Amino acid sequence: MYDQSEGRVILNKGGNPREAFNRLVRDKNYVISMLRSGGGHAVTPVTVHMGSKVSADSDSMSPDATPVSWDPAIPRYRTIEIYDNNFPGRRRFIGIDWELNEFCYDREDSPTEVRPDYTGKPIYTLPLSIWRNSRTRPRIIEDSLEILYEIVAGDANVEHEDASGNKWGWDADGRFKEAYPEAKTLFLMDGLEEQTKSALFFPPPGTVPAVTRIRGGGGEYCFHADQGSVMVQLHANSTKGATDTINLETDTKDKLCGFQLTPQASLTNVRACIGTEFSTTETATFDLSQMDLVGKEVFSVALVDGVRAIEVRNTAAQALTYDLKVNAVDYGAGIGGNRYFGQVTVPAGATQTIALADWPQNANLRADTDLDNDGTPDSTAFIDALPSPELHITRTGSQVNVSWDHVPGTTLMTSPDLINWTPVGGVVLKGSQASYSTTIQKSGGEVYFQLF
Ligand SMILES: [Ca+2]
Repeated sequence: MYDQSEGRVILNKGGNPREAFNRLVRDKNYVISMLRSGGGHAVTPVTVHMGSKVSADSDSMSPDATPVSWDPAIPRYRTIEIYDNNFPGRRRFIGIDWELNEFCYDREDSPTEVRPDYTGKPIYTLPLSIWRNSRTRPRIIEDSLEILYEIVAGDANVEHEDASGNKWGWDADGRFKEAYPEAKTLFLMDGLEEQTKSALFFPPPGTVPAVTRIRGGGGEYCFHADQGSVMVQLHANSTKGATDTINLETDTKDKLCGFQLTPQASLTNVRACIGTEFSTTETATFDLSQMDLVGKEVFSVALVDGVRAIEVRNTAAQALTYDLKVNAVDYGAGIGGNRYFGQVTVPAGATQTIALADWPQNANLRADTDLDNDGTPDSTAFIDALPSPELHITRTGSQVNVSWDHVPGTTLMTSPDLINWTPVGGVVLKGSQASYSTTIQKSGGEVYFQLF
């Protein structure tokens, strides 16, 4: 996640126990993160010790042992004394083998355990400030308010290329290359499988990549770009071996305002989101879902400068339809929530502007359609918001039945605790009605539903 050794962000590239130790010698305002295949653990440093208790008959170190004072004759070991909230009231220690530049830590504290749970290179120090300051949006670096970053997650590899042909990412053969001058990257970790799942990519300030290629593995992927108050997102089911091309769009101030997508092969069930703050008290996210995109044709969505509107372009020779949901909040007026507008159609080859026509109520959209792309709209229509659907839930014993008037663009979500929500599969549609049935496995268990 954060610069370990070379002044850049890095997390899955091995780690550097010596660097982590040296950083803690100077400053304890860090959280220590350790990783192993399939998971990680975070602990708080208390102090550092030069040296470690080493058993007499072996040169291995014992991370749980109480360290002795530094013995200059045995300069090989260092120890980080930590607080581990899995072991309240216990002194705990991470051992570092200075020669091998490796660490070890026993998570289980089991006397019978032969090998430590956490060992090798992947130990990191992350500034406490990452946790201490509030977070309201997916933003990683504190001063990144106006810094553009991009990330691709899921079953796809990404490659960014600048106007000079410099590249960062995975090439067509799946080889990782990092030759994009002045770009910064922040790798995210997913186990220790020696393969990067995702990385935040920061192009040089004031620039966007000339092109971003997403090579699909056949499963779902998500592309996300963020700058200041603007966020764009794409969710797609990739075509194995096909390359989807993204070109970010910028406004007159060179700030992110949207993106173009050109899929190599046709894509179904695509979702695009674009969100922004119109002012410090007004935010809106336009959520376009259920789109079928034609291969090699351009779909684009962008914010329109200075007004509460987006522009959608469809270069295909067939109409584009999508289900539109708008999540808008006016904090000053105290009004906010989801509005569903059902299916919207962009004719073949047309550009359409969708404006929030009655802010802050947002019960009404204005759609201006420019059929021939000459910059002058050829038709105007108003789209009313659909009534928000109500859930009807009945429960008999462990059997739960949920039904509602189906509104395009809505997703049934479920939660065991009102905190973690997941989409529900297996919803049955009958005309304008939708229903879902499930059985609660745990006796006395609770389950919650909402439409989103
Ligand atoms: Ca026109």
